[in-house]
Amino acid sequence: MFKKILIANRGEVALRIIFACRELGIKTVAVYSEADENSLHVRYADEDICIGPARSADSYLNVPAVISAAEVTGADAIHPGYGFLAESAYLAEVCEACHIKFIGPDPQVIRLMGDKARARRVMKKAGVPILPGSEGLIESEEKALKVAKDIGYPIIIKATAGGGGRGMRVVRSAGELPQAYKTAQREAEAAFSVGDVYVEKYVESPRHIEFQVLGDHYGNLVHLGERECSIQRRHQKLVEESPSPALSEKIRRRMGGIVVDAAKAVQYRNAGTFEFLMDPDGRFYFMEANTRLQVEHPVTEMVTGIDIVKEQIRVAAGERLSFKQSEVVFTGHSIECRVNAEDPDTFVPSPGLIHVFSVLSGPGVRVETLAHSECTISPYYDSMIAKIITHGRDRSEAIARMRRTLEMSVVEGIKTNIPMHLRILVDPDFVAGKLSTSFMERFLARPRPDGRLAEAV
Ligand code: MV4
Repeated sequence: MFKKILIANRGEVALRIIFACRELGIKTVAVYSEADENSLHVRYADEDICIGPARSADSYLNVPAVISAAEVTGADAIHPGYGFLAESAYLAEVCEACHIKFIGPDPQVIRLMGDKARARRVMKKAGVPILPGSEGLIESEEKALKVAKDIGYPIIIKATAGGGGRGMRVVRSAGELPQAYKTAQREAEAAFSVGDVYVEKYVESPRHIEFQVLGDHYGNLVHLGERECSIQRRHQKLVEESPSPALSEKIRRRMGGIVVDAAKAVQYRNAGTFEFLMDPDGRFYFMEANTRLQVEHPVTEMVTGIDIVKEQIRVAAGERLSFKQSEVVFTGHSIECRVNAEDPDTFVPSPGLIHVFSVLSGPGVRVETLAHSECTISPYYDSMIAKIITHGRDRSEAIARMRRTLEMSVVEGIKTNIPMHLRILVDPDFVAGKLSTSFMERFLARPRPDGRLAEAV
C-alpha cells in the first residue's frame, strides 16, 4: 500500500480524499495556491506545500509544480480528484515516468476517452449502443451535409476534444448547417486547440444517465449502478440521484452488463463513468466516458455502501477489488444537491466571507464541504461550496430529508442557491421523477409563487 499520497486538488474533494487516506492509514500531502493557505484541506493534511498563485493555471493546473511537490515530499502516489488535472493524460504520463502512481486509469485510456469520436467508435465495436452519426471525424461541410441527410435532422455537431457542452451545435435543417459547422469548429479550436468535429443524430429532451464502474489490475471490473444527472443548467449539474427513477431492475442489469463488457474491452482500471443519453422511449445511447472520480460519486456510495475513493486507492496500489459484482447490493435512494455560492435567481457568483455556516446533519444526511463559519470563498475557483447528500429507504424519504436539511441550513454573508434547490424539491415534475435535460429550462420559465420568472430577474 502507498505510504503517502499527494492530493492535487482543493475544496471538498481534497478533504474527501484525506478522509479515505486517514481511514487507510496513509499519510497525505496537500498542495495549495496562495488563495487557499487557510483552507481545510491544508489544515487536515499531514503535510502541505504551496504550488503557486491563486490563478488555477499557475497552481492547481501546473503539472511541473504538482510533480515537484510530490518529489519534494516523497509522495508515492497522486490523487487528482475531479476538475483541474483529473483527466490529463499528460499528468498520468509524467507520473509514470517519475515512478509516482497516478490514481486513475492508464494514460492511453484517458487519451482514448478524451477523443470523443474515437471513444464512440471503440464503444460501438465493444457492443455499446450509439446514436446514428458519422463513422469518425467530419472533414468538410459537404460530408456533414451528406451524413445529416442520411440520418435525418435534427443533428448535433460535436467537438471531438469536447465534453461539458463546448463546441456543440444543434442543426435542425440543411440551411443552418454550414454556419453551425464553422462555429462548432472555431469554438473547438479556441477551447481545445483541436477543431475536429463529428456528427450525431440529436435527441430532444433526453435524460442524462451515467453508470459508475470500478476495475482493478487483475481483470476484475464491476458496475455500481447508475446516477440520474438530468437536472443541469448550462452543463453544470445541480441535482443528482441514484437510482434513476426511469430505470427498472431489468434495464439496470442489462445496461450494467453492457458497460462492464465495454470497460473490460478497453482494459479500464480504477474508477470511471459511462454517460448515456436515454431518449423519451427509454432507449440508451453512449455519450462519453469520464476517466475520473465524479462530483456526484457520493449518491452511488450511499446506495451501495462502497467507498469509491478507498477502492480507487486500493486498486491503484495493486490490490484486488474488495468485492464482486454479486456482492453489490443497492439499498434505498440517494439524492445530492450542489450548494453554490451564487445568487439563486441570477446565478451570478457570490464569493466572500461566510460569517455563519451551519448545516445540521441527521439520519441519512451527509455533508461534504470546504466551508465553515468565518471562512472565505475565493472568486478564483468553482462556486460549489458544499454537497448535501441524503439517503432514504425510498425516493420520497430521501427528498424529505433533503428538504429538512436545506430548510434548516444557515449560510450568512454570501448568497447560495439553496432557495432554488428548495423550489426544485417541491416541483411536481421533480417529485414525480419526470426528468430530462430540459427540466431546468422549463423550471426557470415557470412562474413562481412570488410571480417572478427566475431567468428574468
Ligand atoms: C447530445 C444531446 C442530444 N443528442 N447528443 C451535452 C454535453 C455533452 N456531454 C453532450 N451533450 C449532449 N449531447 C445528442 N446526440 C444533448 C446533450 C445535452 C445534454 C446532455 C446531458 C446533460 C445535459 C445536456 C444539456 C444540453 C444538451
